[in-house]
Amino acid sequence: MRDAVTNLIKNYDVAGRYFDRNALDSLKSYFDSGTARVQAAAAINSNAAALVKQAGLKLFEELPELIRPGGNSYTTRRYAACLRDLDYYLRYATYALVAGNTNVLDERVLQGLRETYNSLGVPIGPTVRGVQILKDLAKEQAAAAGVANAAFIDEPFDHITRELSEQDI
Ligand SMILES: CCC1=C(C)/C(=C/C2=NC(=C\c3[nH]c(/C=C4\NC(=O)[C@H](C)[C@H]4CC)c(C)c3CCC(=O)O)/C(CCC(=O)O)=C2C)NC1=O
Repeated sequence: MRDAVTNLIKNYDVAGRYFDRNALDSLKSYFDSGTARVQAAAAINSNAAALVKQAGLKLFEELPELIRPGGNSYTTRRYAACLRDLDYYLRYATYALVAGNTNVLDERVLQGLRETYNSLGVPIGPTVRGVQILKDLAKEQAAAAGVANAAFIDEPFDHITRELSEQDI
């Protein structure tokens, strides 16, 4: 598992090189955004349960067929599994947010996920939509907590949706 710093060290060590200007710029930008990243994660953490619940309600309001007979979130067991998945995405997104790197998502969340979803008939498109809704809610939460430039919050969520949508993961 890597963060912004260990990832950079790994890449430069492989090449046997000292950090150059690019590396130093990217380190500087990581450290400059550090406090904001931690603040955003804290704002999300303290409201995680409500964010997941809200995201689920919004998703099922947009796509009510998911919770009707034949839908993948029909039955309380599967409804709960869907919300649990959203909770995983939110929690791991906050780790990636603080790490400044999406490697934790690749290693702990996305590996083999498409195959699992395909074998269980969990629909990818609606899952992607659920992650987008979570992202919007998380950004609102961070903004309400005073995290001014919350653009970096997009990164982990966009990574999840991009990887889920890929044909070959
Ligand atoms: C931490 C990393 C991690 C992830 C990401 C994860 C996902 C994950 N989601 C699963 C199931 C599931 N996932 C969903 C999710 C949904 N269905 C929908 O209609 C919605 C679109 C969507 C919610 C947004 C559902 C309903 C199931 C149960 C499917 C079934 O058993 O039939 C399963 C199968 C095993 C189980 O039910 O627990 C896994 C492994 N598990 C992990 O350990």
